[in-house]
Amino acid sequence: MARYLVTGCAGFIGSWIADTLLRQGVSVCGLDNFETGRRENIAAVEAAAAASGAEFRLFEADLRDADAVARAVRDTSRHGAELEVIFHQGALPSVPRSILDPRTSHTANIDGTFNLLEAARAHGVRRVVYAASSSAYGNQPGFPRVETMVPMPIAPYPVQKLMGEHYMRSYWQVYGLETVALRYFNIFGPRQVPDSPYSGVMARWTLQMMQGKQPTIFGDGEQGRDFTFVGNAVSANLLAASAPAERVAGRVFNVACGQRHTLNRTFQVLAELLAFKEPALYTAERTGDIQNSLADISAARAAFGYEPAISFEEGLRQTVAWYQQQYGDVAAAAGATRP
Ligand code: UD2
Repeated sequence: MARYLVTGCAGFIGSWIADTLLRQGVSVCGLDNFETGRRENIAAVEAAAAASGAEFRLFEADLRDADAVARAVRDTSRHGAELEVIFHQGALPSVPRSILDPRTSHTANIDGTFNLLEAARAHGVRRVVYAASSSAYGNQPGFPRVETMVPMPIAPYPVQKLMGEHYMRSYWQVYGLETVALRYFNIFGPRQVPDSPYSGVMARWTLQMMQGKQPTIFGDGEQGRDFTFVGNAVSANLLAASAPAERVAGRVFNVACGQRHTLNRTFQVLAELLAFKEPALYTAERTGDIQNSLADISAARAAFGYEPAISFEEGLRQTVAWYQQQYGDVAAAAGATRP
């Protein structure tokens, strides 16, 4: 049986990758330090393991701790069959967080990725699939974004994520470790943290609307994003993990839907789904923000058959349904205390 390790396994995307593999009956190990990951996501992953009978093991470790990362990779390899693929989702995300505290995200994202690659190299791991960021493109002209464009990151976070891509390519070219970088375009869906100051916009607005709070739009709201449902990102990861090396190793791929939605429009769609009647509050543009984002996804299609099977609208419906189920009590309490 193939063996997999998911870093950031208690996080939003990592937990869905682990969940999906386990439901397919594949054993998985996970690594997380719970800095932003959540115990309830691990409970969901464990439930997926119990449902299929596949094995799940968690290493509680920080990616910044090289020895702990090496131990996790070594123990995953010894734990039954050889460790084949690492899905490296663990990171300290958020553009604004990296602007406020660049050192902390630098160590998690750059040192952490380096530690992971070193451990993978030392233990003969076949492939690493890396969570890269569309923010690497920056504000340069030219849409849709194509992987051949020269990256122009603005904030520390995209710089760090781009450094990880370079390291990925280097470890393929120098050491023959098969690495694939997936540039995520604004992934949203169930399990995205909605109540942190660094939450992605979709999760944040959903919870705010459920609580009857007016969401804020930074800028005029005409900035656009290629919002992508998490199920599409999971399928891109699994396809990239099993594609022939000659098609994917050492390469970078956009993972998106290939459609741009403005924040104003996104607000309207969410407000309709949640029967939220009030307007958004507008405030100043956010420092370090990019204006627009739209991907060309033909490279991922051609290399490993990626298709964004779940549309923006369907993804939003599933997301809203999940938040209503998980956060219904919080929303009801907020309603009860409002005058
Ligand atoms: C970037 C990356 C994304 C991922 C993410 C990690 C791009 C295109 N994408 O997402 O791939 O790496 O960082 O965090 O750069 N906004 C509001 N009101 C709010 C919250 C956000 O108007 O309450 C705006 C925000 O100013 C931005 C948009 O919504 O224009 C999306 O913000 P976000 O933080 O969800 O994600 P973004 O685009 O920084």
